Amino acid sequence: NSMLSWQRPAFHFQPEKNWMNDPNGPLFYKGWYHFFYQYNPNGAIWGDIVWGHAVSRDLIHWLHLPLAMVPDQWYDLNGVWTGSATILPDGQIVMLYTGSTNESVQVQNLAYPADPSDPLLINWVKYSGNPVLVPPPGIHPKDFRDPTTAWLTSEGKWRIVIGSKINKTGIALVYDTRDFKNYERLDGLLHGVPGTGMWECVDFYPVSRTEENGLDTSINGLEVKHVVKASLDQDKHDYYAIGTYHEKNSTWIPDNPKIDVGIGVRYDYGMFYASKTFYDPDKGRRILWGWIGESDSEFADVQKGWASIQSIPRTILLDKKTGTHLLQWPVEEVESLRLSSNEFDEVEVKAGSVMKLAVGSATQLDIIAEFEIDKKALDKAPESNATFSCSSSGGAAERGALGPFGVSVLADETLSEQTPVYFYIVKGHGGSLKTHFCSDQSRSSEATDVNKHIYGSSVPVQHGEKLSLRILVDHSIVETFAQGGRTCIASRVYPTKAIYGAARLFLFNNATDVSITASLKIWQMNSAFIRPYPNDKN
Ligand code: DQQ
Repeated sequence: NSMLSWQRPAFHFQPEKNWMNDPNGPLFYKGWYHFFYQYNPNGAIWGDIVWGHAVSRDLIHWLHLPLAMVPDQWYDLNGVWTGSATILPDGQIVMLYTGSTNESVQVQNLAYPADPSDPLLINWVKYSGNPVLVPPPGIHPKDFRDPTTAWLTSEGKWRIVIGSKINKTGIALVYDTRDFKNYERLDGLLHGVPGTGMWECVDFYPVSRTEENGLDTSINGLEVKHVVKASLDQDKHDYYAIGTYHEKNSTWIPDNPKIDVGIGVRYDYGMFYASKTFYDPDKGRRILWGWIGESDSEFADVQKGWASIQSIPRTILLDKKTGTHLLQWPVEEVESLRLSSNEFDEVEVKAGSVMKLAVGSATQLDIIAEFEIDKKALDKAPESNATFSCSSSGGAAERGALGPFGVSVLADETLSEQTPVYFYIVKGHGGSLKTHFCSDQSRSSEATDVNKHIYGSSVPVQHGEKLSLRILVDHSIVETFAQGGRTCIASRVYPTKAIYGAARLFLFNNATDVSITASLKIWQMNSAFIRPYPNDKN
């Protein structure tokens, strides 16, 4: 089906075929980035989960490797589920993962490379004493999963957390170990938040308050804040919060109880789940991987024979300007795919107008856009006490005084299909401005079996900042970063007409009261090499 094969991305990571979900155990070893992932070798829906494996020199071009781990022991017979890597100071790799046992009990298992001298880490050994952890008293046997990367305590022990829940409170259980084989459960919790349900794929890591580089997981001290992230099973979104880690009593306290884990900010307001960070010692950065699922029907996934992609890996830093947000940005290596570019400098877009951007092909793009609003018109615009939210709004077709304006991607010539990515400003009493950032799927496709939500959130804009967007378009993926990555939206869209050579790009301003000035630079993007393993008979 040629229409469905159009949807396959060209530079986002994915297996050759079948189902993929969570990123697992990312690490850098002997010059190679390793990426493992939840994978169903038998079909395009979730099930029979094993660990897929691929390696890369630059996080963009990949070589698929043989499956790293499959269910072949009683303690993971129902699935080799999500886990994380820890690199010990002597270079040894320790992998901890959740096994769903023959009785579907969630336990934690230890694995390590069979041959540490192999930079590709092709073969993996499961520890003979597995499982190393079973659900503790009071925890349901199906609510105990996804161990984190370990970090060092000042006592010289390794500490991990494991996600769970008690009633409807999502929690992170804490364990200390010296050898990754024997563990001691610590009293209390790293953290818990009522009403947030099961915490999957908990992540915990330091971010620097002063520097523009990432930090290894064990770094602690006054120059550091700590991030807790949980993937909420109940709404399938990744929520993080910034706070302070108290090593002595193994707890973490959010800076602001209103922006706590699961009730505050998200990594991404589109589809982005079960994410995981790792420290890249080669470039001194922390990198975030996230699973971007499908938002078409399961039937369509089975027809096309694959489901899900991974986000472009994102570097992650504390946003020193807001203190409340992280900044996520595509790793710089993605820029090696940039081909020819078009620039549009200070284009005036009047209220209520649409403009085609002649960039040629528009299915693989990297777009950088900046917007300035006519200052006088902004001052004159009426104040309003209306509340706005992207998801309950009428989308890019609904006009307000100060928005929407932005870029429409994957549009056809007549705009019968289009995915607008845009800002919408509301001027409140006293002239305060609140900026919203949305991605509108409502007209993205004429197909009827696809999700047509309007995604988005408010985005903090600091005094003197221009409004800015970065958009990666890759066939059925639109990954957008507003204000340098303070707020992000990844979406999957499935146009039926705006495909191949028929895809176009537009600039629009649907505000009623202001004109905007837009400057854009748009690159055509090359495809990445994502190659099968040479011996693979597939
Ligand atoms: N996916 C894994 C679990 C994890 C969930 C199973 C999150 O370990 O909790 O495939 O998507």
